[in-house]
Amino acid sequence: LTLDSAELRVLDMPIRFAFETSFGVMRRRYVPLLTLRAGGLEGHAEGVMDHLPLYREETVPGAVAFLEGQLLPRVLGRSLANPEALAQLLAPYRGNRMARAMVEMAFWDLWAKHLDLPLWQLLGGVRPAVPVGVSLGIQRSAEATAELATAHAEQGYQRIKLKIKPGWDEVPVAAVRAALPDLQLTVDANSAYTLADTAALQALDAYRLRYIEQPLAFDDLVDHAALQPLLRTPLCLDESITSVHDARKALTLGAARVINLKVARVGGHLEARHIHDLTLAFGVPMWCGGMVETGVGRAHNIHLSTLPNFCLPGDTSSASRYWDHDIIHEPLEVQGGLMPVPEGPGIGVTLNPAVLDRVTRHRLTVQA
Ligand code: OSB
Ligand code: MG
Repeated sequence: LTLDSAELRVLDMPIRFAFETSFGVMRRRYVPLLTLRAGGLEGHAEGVMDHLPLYREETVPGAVAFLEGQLLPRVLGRSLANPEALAQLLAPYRGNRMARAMVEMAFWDLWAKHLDLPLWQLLGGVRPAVPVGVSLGIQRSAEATAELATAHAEQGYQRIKLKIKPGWDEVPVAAVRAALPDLQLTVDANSAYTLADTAALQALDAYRLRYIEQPLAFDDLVDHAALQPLLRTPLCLDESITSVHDARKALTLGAARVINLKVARVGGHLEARHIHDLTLAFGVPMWCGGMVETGVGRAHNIHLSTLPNFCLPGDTSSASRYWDHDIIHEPLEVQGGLMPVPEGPGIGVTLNPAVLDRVTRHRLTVQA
């Protein structure tokens, strides 16, 4: 497979509601979308970095410059037998895993199409549909939170995750738990707490949460390991895990008992699979996180979620929650708490050019 050209777009995608987390309010996403071309086939992937470095360090402008100036010229014109060969070309670079993941994931889509196989089959997936939960932003009141959670439970979501921050944690959790006693419930702090807030986190132990996601710093494993023995509720790491090395250290230290895996955060499907195999060896359950992706990123996430150890419901909720008009033709909608895996070769979804052109703000082509 010889890569002939690449097209990189930056899309401006308005979200249907304001999604509030401890680090800010998201109203739109600037989505870098990469297409790799080889021999008449195309592979697609999107970047999940924000415009500003609020979740991790990477940014959209930084990724675009790195892709245009380094990553794409390095891979174009090369004959690449498989994703491992591509990974070798990207391996010398440190960090920048979301940018590297765009190239890696687009190549997987292209390679799977070249082999005429669905991506899940190449990755080693074992299920035709994946269990799905939903991530709910910070609401105006506890009542509004309970109402929203109830509506989503009625839509079949198998787990509800509430965004929390210091001063807005036990109140919404208590309200949702009272309304939905049997719900699989979790919280996500996006690094808003420190060890000084241990008492506030211990107060959450009363509500049978499946896990508390990323309470402490985005780059910290040691404090999470110190916190875990002080809680009954398992800790789940998101931001802190960027590689299989991070995951090994986290599990060895006891910093997490659950892992949220975002393929685009860890550099792509190969690294995701290494982390998957590691968690399986440790007997630690994992699930597939989301970054408010368009259908392209969601399709990658769904294919990856078919691997055996994705045994907890993931954040691959329905596309129609976020988008009036997704950039793909196929509807990615939850049915009875399950997301069907898109069928066909590669990621199994196709771009809708009319929508795509309408939301494209920048577009550049790089030739081999
Ligand atoms: O921490 O899981 C997170 C969205 C943007 C940035 C960080 C996170 C999230 C989510 C996932 O909670 C929401 C989704 O993709 O549906
Ligand atoms: Mg998270």
